Amino acid sequence: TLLVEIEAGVMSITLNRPDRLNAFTAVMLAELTLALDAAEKEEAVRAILITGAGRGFCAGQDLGDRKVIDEDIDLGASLEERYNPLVKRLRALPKPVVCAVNGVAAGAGANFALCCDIVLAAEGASFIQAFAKIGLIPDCGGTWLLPRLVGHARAMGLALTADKLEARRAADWGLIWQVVPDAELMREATSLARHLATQPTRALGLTKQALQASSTHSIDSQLAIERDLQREAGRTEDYREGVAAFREKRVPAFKGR
Ligand code: LHQ
Repeated sequence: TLLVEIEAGVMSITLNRPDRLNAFTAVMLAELTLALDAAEKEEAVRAILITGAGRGFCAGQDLGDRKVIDEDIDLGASLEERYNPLVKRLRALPKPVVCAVNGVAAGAGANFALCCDIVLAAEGASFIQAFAKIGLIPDCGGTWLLPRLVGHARAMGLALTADKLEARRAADWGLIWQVVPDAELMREATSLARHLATQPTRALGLTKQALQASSTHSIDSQLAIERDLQREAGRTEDYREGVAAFREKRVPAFKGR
């Protein structure tokens, strides 16, 4: 249910159940976790690119699975065991994660996309906080991410109405980084991911960590975090290479160390 390939420093992960709009199954979530583990460990991987096969990106939890409406179903346990670890994994991954939203992203599929570091969407793509339509609340970090990305009023509107948000408006609202013409999505996203894979990977990982920390910190504690993480960045080979290249007026050759 997942296609994984590594090329030019980029691990490409394609959600692959196109006939179900790539809805998440337990198997797919387990495969995703394994892929992200490998992405973190593998030194040759310096950026991750996530997309969906077919006309959709991901329609969230597979609602076709009969178990999801069992009498004694515990959706909290399903989040605790499967979805929450995946969201944490994605955010803690010390390498940049680009998401190419190729079509509709609904429910957990939408919030999974929004958990990635840089989100590009095709013009024809859309985001739906579909949860309310089936009597659930936004999960996969949605209730935390949405107000931070688009503000309280828009977060509340999206979550309570479950209305479809077109990619163009998602970009205008600051929910995502960029919208690109459908036919150019994969070229743009691949070229962005490949570019990031040539950059100072350790610094990008630390930048991600610092920005994520900011939403729960005061300026004082954030300054302390910057001090600690900059100390670490300043001790990387790539920092020395970056300064040397600047002085020698050449393009730096970063190694991700
Ligand atoms: C699907 C799905 C799907 C199975 C389309 N499952 N087959 C929940 C529970 C447990 C724990 C953790 O968290 C969660 C969080 C969640 O994610 S809840 C939200 C679950 N997702 C949804 O409610 C979205 C359901 N899907 C839709 O509303 C529509 O399919 C959208 C708006 C995404 C796309 O609409 P269309 O473009 O009109 O496509 P379609 O509806 O015709 O879908 C195509 C096929 O994919 C269709 O099958 P068929 O056999 O008729 O061709 C759908 O049944 C199937 N599909 N989503 N989540």
